[in-house]
Amino acid sequence: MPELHDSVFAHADEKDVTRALVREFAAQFDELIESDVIIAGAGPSGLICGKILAEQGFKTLIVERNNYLGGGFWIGGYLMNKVVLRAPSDDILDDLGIPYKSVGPGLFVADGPHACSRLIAAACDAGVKVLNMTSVEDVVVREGNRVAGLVINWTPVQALPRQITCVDPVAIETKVVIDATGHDASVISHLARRGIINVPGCDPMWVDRSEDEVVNRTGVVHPGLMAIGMAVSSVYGLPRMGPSFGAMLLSGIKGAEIAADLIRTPAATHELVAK
Ligand code: 48F
Repeated sequence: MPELHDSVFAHADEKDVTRALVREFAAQFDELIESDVIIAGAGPSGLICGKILAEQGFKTLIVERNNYLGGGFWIGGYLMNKVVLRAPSDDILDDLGIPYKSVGPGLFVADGPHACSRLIAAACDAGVKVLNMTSVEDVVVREGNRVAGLVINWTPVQALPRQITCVDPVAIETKVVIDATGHDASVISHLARRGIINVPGCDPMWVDRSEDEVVNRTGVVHPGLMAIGMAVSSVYGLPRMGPSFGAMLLSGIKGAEIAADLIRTPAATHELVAK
């Protein structure tokens, strides 16, 4: 052990620390102004979707309004940090190295913090880039209202009083936008408030039906725009599912497969819009 008066750390001045921060962030942000896919929301569906796309070599950005990633995956429900999943989701837990317990036929429970941190690490390891503390404010469109990017701003800007924040957002462009913002369907709602798409919101709870339907309806909702996770439920008026997470993971995986096809053959986006 070094003596207390010894200098343990490499020497750096304050300016060196600041410069490292600014240069690295600016260089990464510059790279992300144009990407293959932007996923709005870093909940379970967005994280697993991003992981798979990044593993396939697509330039993948997740925009998350909170400082932390994970969305509802930290807490299973009612402030209890156990996550419940139904088969076949145990295969995904195995792939991610998440420990879990079998509590009934086809019913599994994992620790929220362990499951969530493993999923975040898997997404980052795969090469997903993240803009956190960043909120989606609107969408960018091209001909036929095809979604071509997102309008974003620092999350704290929204919390400041109007009279002291005349801070315009910035826009980033991409080949495919995926709404993984959960019940709010925050991205799709920007088209809904203009009457371009209808978002009825979730129906009453029915877990057995909801999980299957969310996965089945996962896909393109509008040219250039997909829905995964609970956003699917809100867009199609599917039943709420409550604290069961298998469909979030399966929807994210299915969403990644569809997005990969769209990035490779962009014209397909018009034909794939779910009816
Ligand atoms: O809600 P969330 O976990 O979405 P999910 O992947 O999973 C839903 C489950 O957690 C649970 C459930 C089913 O078991 O009912 O609710 O569909 O994560 C959504 C993420 O999107 C972020 C939000 O902070 C959260 O981390 N988000 C929401 N609106 C915005 C946003 C926005 N406007 N800009 C950026 N991020």
